Amino acid sequence: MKKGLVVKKNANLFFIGETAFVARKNLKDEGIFVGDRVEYDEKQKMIEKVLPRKNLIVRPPIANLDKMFIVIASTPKPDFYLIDKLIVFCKLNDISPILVVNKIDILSGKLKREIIKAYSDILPICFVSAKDDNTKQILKFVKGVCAFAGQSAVGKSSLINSILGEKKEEIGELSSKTDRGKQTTRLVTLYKVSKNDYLADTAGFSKLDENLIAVDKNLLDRYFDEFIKYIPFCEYTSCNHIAEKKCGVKNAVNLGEIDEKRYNNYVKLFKVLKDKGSMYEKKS
Ligand SMILES: Nc1nc2c(ncn2[C@@H]2O[C@H](COP(=O)(O)OP(=O)(O)OP(=O)(O)O)[C@@H](O)[C@H]2O)c(=O)[nH]1
Ligand SMILES: [Mg+2]
Ligand SMILES: [Zn+2]
Repeated sequence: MKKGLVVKKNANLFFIGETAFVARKNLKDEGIFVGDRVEYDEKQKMIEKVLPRKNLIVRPPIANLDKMFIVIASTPKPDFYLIDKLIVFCKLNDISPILVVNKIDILSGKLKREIIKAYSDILPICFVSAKDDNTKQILKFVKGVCAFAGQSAVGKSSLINSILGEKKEEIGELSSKTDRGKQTTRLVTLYKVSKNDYLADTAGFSKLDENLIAVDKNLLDRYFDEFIKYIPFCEYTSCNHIAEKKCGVKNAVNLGEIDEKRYNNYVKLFKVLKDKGSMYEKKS
C-alpha cells in the first residue's frame, strides 16, 4: 500500500498531490483532514487507512500541524487575546508558533513597538508586507506541515501568493465599514514548498473557543514562557498570580519585566477556564 499526504479536501474528495481519492466506506469522509498521512490504493483511487496523528486541530481544520504562522496586521486591529490564546494552543498541541506582522507599509511605530515588547522574547517575529519581496524571510521557517492562521483580511492569502510567487489564492477586500474584513478563503489547501514542507492558507477567524484549550487552569502559567523564571519568587507554590500578595509574576509585571497586556490576557483566560470548570483539572 502506498503512503501519501492529503493536501486538499473538497466535499468527499481528497487530493494526494493532484489526484483525487475517495475514502473507503468504513473510514467516514468527515474523519479525514488536510494534513493527514494516509495509505491508499492507487488503482481504485481509494484511501484505505489514516495513519496516527500528531495532532488534529479544528481552527484551522488541519491534522499533523508542525508550525502555525499567526498573522496579524495594523488593519484589522490585532486581537491580542486571540494571539495569546493561539500561542497557548500551539504549545499544548506540539506546534511551533511564529508571529507574522503583515502590512508594514501601513504599520505605525507605536504598534510595532507594542508588538516587539510583548512578543520578541516569546516567539520568532517576521515583519513583512505582501506587497514587497521581504516575505521570503517566512520561507526559512516553513518545515513540515505549516499553516497561516489569524483574523480575516490580515493578508494571509496575499502572503501565500507573494511567497509562492504566483496567484494561488483569492484575495479579499477589507470592508471599510467595520474594518473587520469579510471571509474570502474557505477551503484549506496545502501547497508544496519543498520536498517535505507544505504551507496552507486558511479561512480567517476572530474567535478561538476556550474549550479547545485543553489545559488545567492551575498549569496555565507554564504556557506563558516569560512567566516561568519569576514563578520561584511566588510565596505559594500553588500561586495563580492573580489575588496572591507576594507573587513573583505580578511583581515582574509591576516592574515592566512582563508585558502587562500578556499578563491581562493570562488572567482573562484563567478566569474563563475557571468558570468553565475545566475538565482537564487534576483532582487531588
Ligand atoms: N497595505 C497593505 N495591504 C495588504 C497587504 N497584504 C494584504 N493587503 C490587503 O488586505 C486585504 C485582505 O487580504 P487577504 O489576503 O484576502 O486576507 P486574508 O487574511 O486571506 O483574509 P481571509 O481569507 O478572509 O481570512 C486585501 O485588500 C489585500 O490587498 C500589505 O502588505 N499591505
Ligand atoms: Mg484568505
Ligand atoms: Zn505568583
